[in-house]
Amino acid sequence: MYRLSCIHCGAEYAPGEIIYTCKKCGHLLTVNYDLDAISVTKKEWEQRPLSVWRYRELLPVTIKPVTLQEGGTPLYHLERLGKELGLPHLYAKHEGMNPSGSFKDRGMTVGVSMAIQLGMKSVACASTGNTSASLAVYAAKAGIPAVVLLPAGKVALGKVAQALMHGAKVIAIRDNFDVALALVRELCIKHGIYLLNSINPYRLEGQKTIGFESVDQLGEVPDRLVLPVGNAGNISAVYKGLKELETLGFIDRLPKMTGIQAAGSQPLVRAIQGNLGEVVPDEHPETVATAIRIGAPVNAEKALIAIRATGGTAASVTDEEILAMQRALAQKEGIGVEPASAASVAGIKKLVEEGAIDRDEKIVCVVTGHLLKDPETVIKQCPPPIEIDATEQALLSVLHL
Ligand code: AN7
Repeated sequence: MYRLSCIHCGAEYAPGEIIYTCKKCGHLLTVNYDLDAISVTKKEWEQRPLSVWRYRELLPVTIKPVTLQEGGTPLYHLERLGKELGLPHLYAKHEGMNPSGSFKDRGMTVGVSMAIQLGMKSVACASTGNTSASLAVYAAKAGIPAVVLLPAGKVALGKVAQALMHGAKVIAIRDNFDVALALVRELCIKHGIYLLNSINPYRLEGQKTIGFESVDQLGEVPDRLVLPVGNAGNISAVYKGLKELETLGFIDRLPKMTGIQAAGSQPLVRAIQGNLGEVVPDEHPETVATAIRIGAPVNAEKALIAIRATGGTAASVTDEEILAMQRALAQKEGIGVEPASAASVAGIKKLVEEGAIDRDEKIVCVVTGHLLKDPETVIKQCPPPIEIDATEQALLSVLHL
């Protein structure tokens, strides 16, 4: 039992209505459950496999879901990096281990299931890459067509490869993500295509399970949850979910929600640090972390609440800091992530060095996408393979043995 409601004016809408923002005031919508009517126990959840669907009582899907077994991603203790940073309780939740290699799959298993539940015949999104890959995957599984709009020339190779191979109609827009999103929103509303960007409140329901799993895997509520921020959907979703757990009495406190952006694309950070009422968009966002090259985060209003209500913070990291952390995670922890994902851990490094966080905190950094998503940025950072003749002598000479 749930309704859609506006986070600004409180207007309510029936769950079957195809609607992305409030008809009265234009602000964001959220899914409101009748939590008093939810009778599932924590124990029942714990008996199910760790996955998005473990938490189905807190998801809007009532049909058989379109699923590829998403979620249940590993939570790694970063022992070596944590030691270097003086953080004994530093963890990474590796969302790159989802079916399409990013956290978006949690949103899309729910979002595409909702498309089917609502009787929609096709789906679409604008994307910096991962959303398009994930939508293509789940549309393929559901057997419905998908259209994806990408900023031309600014999407990592692996993501384009996935969107193409899984059969989406892939369209490159000669402008940035924010413009592509405005275009696809219009298209969907006018032509009855189901929009699956994070403005869609049902998609975010799936993503909130990152927070649920983090609590279940850690065995307690982390003191801080750190996420890279683009459209700010994920940080908003995780906060919303944990609030629900708190209301249900499953947890007794919330983590400090912490958002990290790239220095060249940091409207949310400016709003938090400047204590602004709303986010002022970046007209020309730029960063090597193309996944979060987003100047006008559509979920900013939700994210500001998440960060402020939990005593969290937002910080930015430079491209150099992002890439250095991508290499450190790969080489010191064996964790391969794409640049945007490394931003969360790079942000914690910066915050701890600034003395902004307590070293005893239990910190979960969400690393959002897999290393192989963006092979070109990897290759640029690493020396090429050493090519030699196939002789023992040549081999020994390059190994300096
Ligand atoms: C790896 O694919 O927006 O703050 O269109 O791919 O919830 O937007 C991707 C975002 C972080 C930011 N890490 O999440 C898209 C898209 C990775 C991402 C984010 C994205 P939000």
